[in-house]
Amino acid sequence: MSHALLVIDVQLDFCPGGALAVPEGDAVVAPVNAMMPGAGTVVLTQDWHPAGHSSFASSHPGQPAFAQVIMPYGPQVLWPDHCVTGSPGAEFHPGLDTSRADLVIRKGSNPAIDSYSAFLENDHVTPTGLDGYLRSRGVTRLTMAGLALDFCVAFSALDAARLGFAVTVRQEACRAIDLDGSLARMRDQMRAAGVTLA
Ligand code: VGL
Ligand code: ZN
Repeated sequence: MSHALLVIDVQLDFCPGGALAVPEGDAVVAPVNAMMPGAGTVVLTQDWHPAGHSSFASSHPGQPAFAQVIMPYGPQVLWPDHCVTGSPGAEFHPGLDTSRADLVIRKGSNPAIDSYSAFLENDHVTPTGLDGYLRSRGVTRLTMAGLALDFCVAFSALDAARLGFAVTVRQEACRAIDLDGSLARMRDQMRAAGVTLA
């Protein structure tokens, strides 16, 4: 009956000035830090793409950033180059208290498949291993926060709910991209999946 805090992608490229800046992305740092002492287990995720990743618009000649394409595994939004392995933008926000982390899990490293969710890549079948880590520690309840609410937080919350975890998303500790109504759409999907939006 143990509890874990899952902090999604609080990285410089998702903060103001970054390559894929989420409006007010840096505003999540203080509330996320404040949640850490109360959590039994703290897991941080890090979006971590090799240069030339297939989710980058720059890898699709003629396609602009934020266009949607069909990949072998389904629809995929094309993003500006972001969170490239080892680049400054892939680092955590310097204000994030990473010393509290029990586990840091990196995702999106497969050049051919994007991974919004901390649990499964965007093909919805390839696991990251996080499910096994949490289960082996007896975790049944998850609180989530971070960036972006309507992409990586939402996909992680949906997968976690499907995997049987009791999931609460702390919206005051999240910020959204909101691309073509994605925020309202993902909030509806999370509610329908039984995720608590706090
Ligand atoms: C994210 C788009 C691309 C996120 C990651 O962290 O929400 N969004 N890669
Ligand atoms: Zn990404």
